[in-house]
Amino acid sequence: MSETIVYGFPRSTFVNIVRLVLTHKDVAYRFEDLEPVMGRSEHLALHPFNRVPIFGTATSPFMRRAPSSATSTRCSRALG
Ligand SMILES: N[C@@H](CCC(=O)N[C@@H](CS)C(=O)NCC(=O)O)C(=O)O
Repeated sequence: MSETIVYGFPRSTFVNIVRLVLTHKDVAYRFEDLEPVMGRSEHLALHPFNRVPIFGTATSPFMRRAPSSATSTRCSRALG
């Protein structure tokens, strides 16, 4: 199974919701701090709408565009 990666910045509540669910589910993940490159090409290549969190694998990142209230539910469902 590919390594799980959460892209974001440490002060983001949305990012920390995803990290909280992963920790609760005992899912190992790597955190990539995008704070220095927010809004730049490196970030926009992962999420063209200039947002975080971005949740995925090294080969297949996918953006989170759900309403904030759905973030933890969808993350939890995706992990089973
Ligand atoms: N609906 C999105 C909202 C994500 C969001 O607004 N993230 C903020 C950080 S907390 C962001 O990316 N802000 C970047 C900006 O406004 O430039 C979700 O639930 O994931």
